[in-house]
Amino acid sequence: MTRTAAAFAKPSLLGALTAAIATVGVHQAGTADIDRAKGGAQHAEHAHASPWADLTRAVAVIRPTDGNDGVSGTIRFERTDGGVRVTAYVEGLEPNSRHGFHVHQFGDATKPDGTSAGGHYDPAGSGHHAKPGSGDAHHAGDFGNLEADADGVARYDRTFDTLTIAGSQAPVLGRAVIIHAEEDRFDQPTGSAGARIGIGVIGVGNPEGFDRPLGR
Ligand SMILES: [Cu+2]
Repeated sequence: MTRTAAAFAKPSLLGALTAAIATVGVHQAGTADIDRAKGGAQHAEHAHASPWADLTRAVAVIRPTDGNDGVSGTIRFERTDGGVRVTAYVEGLEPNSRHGFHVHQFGDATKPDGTSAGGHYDPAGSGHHAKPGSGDAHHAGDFGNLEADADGVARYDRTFDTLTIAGSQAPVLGRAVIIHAEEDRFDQPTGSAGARIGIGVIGVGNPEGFDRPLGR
């Protein structure tokens, strides 16, 4: 069923991305570029020189799924020399609890229970779920657990050399981050982390204010 869904979704995703790339290409071009672009052939060439690969920041704002009011937070993705640094601040969790969180396949928060985000993001097709850093091949979006303190606040800071913002290797842009109700136990196929209590779509980060400390 997952395979069917993926096969079905791929062409439309590609189409949407191509359209988005063309739009951004035009928006980022200077006036001179746009004038030249009116020529047609040059326009096409320009539009296909993807500006996405140059993005260095992405952000997901976590909102609660249905029935989980209070769960909120921010996940930042920043390109560094060592890979993509993922920092998170999530509040409204059970005190002293652990919550599996992962990048999921689709940046689609349509369904109130978060299931429209699909399964774990696994562009390499590893077909295996594991603890990040364990040395085992695993889904690119396996982030491990958020650990909430006595106030129900979790912070996270980890750098992944296996991800990119929008490069050729496991780009996270346009996907979604899911926060689960339970601890990720790293068993197969997805860690038994239970229902989805929070969801955030990963979008292009605004450089302004991106360095502000997360949380309150
Ligand atoms: Cu997940």
